[in-house]
Amino acid sequence: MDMPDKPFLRALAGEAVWPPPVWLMRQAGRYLPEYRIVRAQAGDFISLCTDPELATEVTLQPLRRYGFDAAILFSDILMVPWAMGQPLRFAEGEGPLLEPLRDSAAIGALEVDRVVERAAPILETVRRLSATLAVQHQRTALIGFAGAPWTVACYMVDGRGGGEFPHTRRLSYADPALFARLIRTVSDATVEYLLAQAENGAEALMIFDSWAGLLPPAGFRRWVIEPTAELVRRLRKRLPEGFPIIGFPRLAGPMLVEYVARTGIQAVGMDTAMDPRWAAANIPAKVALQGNLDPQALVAGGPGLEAEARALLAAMRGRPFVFNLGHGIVPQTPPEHVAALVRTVRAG
Ligand code: 1CP
Repeated sequence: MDMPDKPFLRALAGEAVWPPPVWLMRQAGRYLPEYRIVRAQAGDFISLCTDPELATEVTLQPLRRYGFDAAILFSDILMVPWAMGQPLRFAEGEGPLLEPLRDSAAIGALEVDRVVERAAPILETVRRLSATLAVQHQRTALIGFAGAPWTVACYMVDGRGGGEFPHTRRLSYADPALFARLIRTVSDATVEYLLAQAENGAEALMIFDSWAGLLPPAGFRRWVIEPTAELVRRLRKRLPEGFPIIGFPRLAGPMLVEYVARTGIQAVGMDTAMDPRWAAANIPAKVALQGNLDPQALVAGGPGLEAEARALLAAMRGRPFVFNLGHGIVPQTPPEHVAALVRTVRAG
């Protein structure tokens, strides 16, 4: 692959670009007044994700304000179960609600073969974004994404968020063969969905494993590391050489080392709890690190924010790094604090 010239892609390719490229998880969303207007216009959240015009618009909104180095497709990790035919809705103020899936018949009814077809409007959004960035935001790269099989399965089995996912965790012990079948089914759908995003213009792919940290080490190896390694292997077989893939096994702690080694991923997201100095010392120097400012420091703003951002920059200087948060931006974030953060990062 030719050496990319966008700062974000150079960092993912292993270059210690300085000042580092910056984008923020959930950079499109409720903290922006212009997002709330489009959200109200769209009605429900799934309609917004499947309307190429509106989804393109909300993806671009944070770029106009802040000129981020990466744009992330506006969609959701739960659009994969939705595209497999599992009933999904987003209740106001409650987050996602799915019809819980707990037996063999329900897993057998999932329609893996129809995922790319049902995701057509999302792929149209990817095409529009790719075309728009080429003209209006030439230094900005486009990120496609999906949830990792474990995290997506958490929502599919429990049927809702909340952070504990007791039904999923119990199922993984009570019937590992059935659970492995579910993981395999989600992986099959996810491979096709991510490849389709890359074919339609995404320049990097990110795999969100938000609930990886719920698992003890044996489960972490079996349900996080192994399925992700297999997913990356299947993607690489069909992607151009060197195509960047970013993993984000949230709250992995020291298991991050094994995750990076086994998956062969180019870049890894650090969550808020991770010590960036520990990561710099323990993750191979060619692997880009991304993260991990506390989203609440961004809400607080002022000298506290400035100090946190500077400490993170100091810890990451000299290695491939992408400045980001340790988890998604929260709706209470004042937009002017984001502008101040971007100024601090760009000052290096
Ligand atoms: O009310 C609204 O407007 C909906 C809020 C919202 C938004 C803005 C949801 C519901 N999803 C999203 C967008 C989204 N989700 C993006 C697009 C990028 C952007 O906003 O800039 C991305 C990448 C995601 C990924 C996502 N969705 C994750 C992984 C990252 C993470 O935050 O851990 C997860 C776990 C979800 C599930 C989900 N979708 C929405 C909510 C509220 C949740 C969390 C539910 C829970 O608490 O468990």
